Amino acid sequence: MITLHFSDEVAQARRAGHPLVALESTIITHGMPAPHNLDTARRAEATVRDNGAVPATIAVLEGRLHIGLDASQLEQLAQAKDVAKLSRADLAVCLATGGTGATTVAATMIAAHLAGIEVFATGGIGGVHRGAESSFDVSADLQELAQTPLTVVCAGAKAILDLPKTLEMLETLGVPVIAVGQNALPAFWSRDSGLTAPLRLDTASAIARAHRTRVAMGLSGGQLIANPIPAEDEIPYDDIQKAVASALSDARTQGIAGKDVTPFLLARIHDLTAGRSLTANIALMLNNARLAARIATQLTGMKE
Ligand code: PSU
Ligand code: MN
Repeated sequence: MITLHFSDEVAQARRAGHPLVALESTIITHGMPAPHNLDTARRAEATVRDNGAVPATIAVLEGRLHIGLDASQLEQLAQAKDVAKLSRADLAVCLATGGTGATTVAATMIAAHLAGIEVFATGGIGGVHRGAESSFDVSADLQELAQTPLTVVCAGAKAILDLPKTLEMLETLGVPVIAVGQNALPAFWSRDSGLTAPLRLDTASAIARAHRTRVAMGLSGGQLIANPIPAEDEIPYDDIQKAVASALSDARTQGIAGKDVTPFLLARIHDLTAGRSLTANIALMLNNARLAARIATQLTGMKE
């Protein structure tokens, strides 16, 4: 087993058996512009604490896999330039070569699982991109959900994706997609994608019970919790689609490919919506941190 570097706060929580919530770092380095990235990362951690759990922000710093960052490490990461974006494929090379990188949903799930953490809050997962039938661009996040047993709280798949194909893929992979408190699948900036979510649960304790049941059955893989953005912060689906369409066409003309696609689209949509997408992104991230902390707390209470 490789060495995990725990922050003091996380190490103490592990000893005491307190609930932990993993947080990813790609949203900090590639998902949001400074200074909002650092501010949101701090607020997400504070929200986890306010709701009874301990945050573990995950990243690779100079070849060390960190589970929980202290204040100065978080600041360094948020201000660093040219940080690698690490998915499942990249983690080992980065660690072996002493590199620094931010973890995507897939890589954060791997690291969290190594650390025994069962709940993870993010903004939106990666999925099947529009045009995937020719580009083959399908996020490694989906495969990870199929094999690593975490409950991942997101605000649905990002509306830049092909949502029907993303749902089909998740169904094929055997990943439960569970909308919280509504039938509709949320779409990141919007509460309603126009699609019905395959499953629905209404409380943190029901989600925790479903998690425990999967583990008890020996099912591999995790569950995806799609938590709708608070109504006051949402951008209705039809409103955001104009920005999405023009961001996608910019990506095509500029030949953006591979792991640059998602960060490029998020940044373009930020500009095209005059920052409104960022306000929504921050609100949904905090909302997910809150729910994840409550699920983690319920899970801890269920441990015999
Ligand atoms: N959610 C956000 N902002 C982000 C991401 C998610 O609100 O930047 C990141 C996550 O780390 C996710 C990644 O795993 O985007 C997906 O990238 P790709 O499509 O290249 O797999
Ligand atoms: Mn991709």
